[in-house]
Amino acid sequence: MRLKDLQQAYDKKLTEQLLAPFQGHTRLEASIRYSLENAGKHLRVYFILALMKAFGVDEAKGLPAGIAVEYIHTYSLIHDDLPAMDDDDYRRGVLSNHRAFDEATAILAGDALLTAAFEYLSATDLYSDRTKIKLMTLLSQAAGYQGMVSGQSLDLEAEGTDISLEAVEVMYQRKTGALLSYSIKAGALLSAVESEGQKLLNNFAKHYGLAYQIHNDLQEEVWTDKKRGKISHSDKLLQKNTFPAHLGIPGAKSYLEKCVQAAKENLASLEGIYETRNFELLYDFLHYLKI
Ligand code: GRG
Repeated sequence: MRLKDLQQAYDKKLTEQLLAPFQGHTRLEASIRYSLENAGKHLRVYFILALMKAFGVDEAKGLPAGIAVEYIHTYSLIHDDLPAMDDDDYRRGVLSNHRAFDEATAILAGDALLTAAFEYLSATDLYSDRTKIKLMTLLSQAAGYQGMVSGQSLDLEAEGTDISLEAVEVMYQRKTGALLSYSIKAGALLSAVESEGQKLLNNFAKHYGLAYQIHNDLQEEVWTDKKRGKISHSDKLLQKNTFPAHLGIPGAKSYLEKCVQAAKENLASLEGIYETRNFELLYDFLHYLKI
């Protein structure tokens, strides 16, 4: 099975389940639905499902863990677009949440999605209480003051200043990498992968997270607004510390290639341990990183 087949099999069900809790007729729920319906790639969900499938576990059981992280990802994008943060009018080719609604509603939609993630995990009957607690711990660590929120704070602090390449890596590892790492850890937990495999998967996630961010930075530099669904070069306007800003476009491209290569090597080592398993689905995520 390839990634597109997995997406085809789950996209409708996933959207239904993501929207299911928000059926009220309030402005808040309309604003939450707006951001969930104008969906992105659901990458963090499919990482969990793909990993479980590769390990021969029923991937449908990964949905609650995936829905929780998708809620947190959606909240982060709504808040990231706010005037106090990156001040973006468009997201995924449509008006950003605070432009379609208003700033207060967008803040509250983000707050509601952040809490809904944990409510969703706590309510599922697919996991034992022990597994739920482990997933909640992983998710709160990835999303919070040591993870994504910390990365966002470092990013805003660094605007207009010159930080080292190492500091840029730490910032992005938290801002973008942490949630992707949660997905890999959640998938490994739900597939009962043991420690040697977990280590390789965690390294894969680290390299993937970095590669994903560099790819995103490069898109901003070289893709049209239409293709990105945003207004280009806002990173430059905000004097962001991006990889192309530090390394130049050719340097960022070769760094991206290096990270992709390292991620592939982790998968190859995994194949060495689990000889009967097929990790094609995980390789497919790397194909997305073409520029
Ligand atoms: C506001 C606490 C807080 C955090 C915001 C994730 C984030 C932190 C900001 C997004 C900034 C950004 C564009 C980062 C680049 C990588 C990235 C996370 C892109 C968006 O994720 P995708 O590509 O988006 O998975 P879709 O639209 O497919 O869901």
